Amino acid sequence: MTDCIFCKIVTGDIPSDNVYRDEQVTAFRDINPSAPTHILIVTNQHIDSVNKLRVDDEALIGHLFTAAKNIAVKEGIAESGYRLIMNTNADGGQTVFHIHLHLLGGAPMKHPMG
Ligand code: DGP
Repeated sequence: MTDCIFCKIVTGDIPSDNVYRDEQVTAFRDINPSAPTHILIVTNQHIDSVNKLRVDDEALIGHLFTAAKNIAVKEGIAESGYRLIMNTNADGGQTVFHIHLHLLGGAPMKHPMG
């Protein structure tokens, strides 16, 4: 999509602090971090939100989680722990409508959620 910030990050048209990229996903540091480690893992292909997922996307979304785990290992937070969040629409707090997983860690996460 031409007016999507994360599509422009995937293509390199908007600069980002990238930590990982393959043929399916791109990961970069959040511009406004909520934790010492805050990385966004996005699909290279534009999908608005979880609400738009199709059965055909299941392998891609599985890959998104595997990439998040591998990045957590590389960032040194896998053993201390981390939180993965995917916000959907207004009540979920979604502000960028291109599906993305937040990887948060480097400090104890706050409870309760929601
Ligand atoms: P969400 O609220 O779940 O849609 O999260 C969107 C996140 O995207 C939010 O934490 C801030 C981040 N973000 C928005 N614009 C940019 C950008 O241009 N670059 C980077 N690195 N992060 C961005």
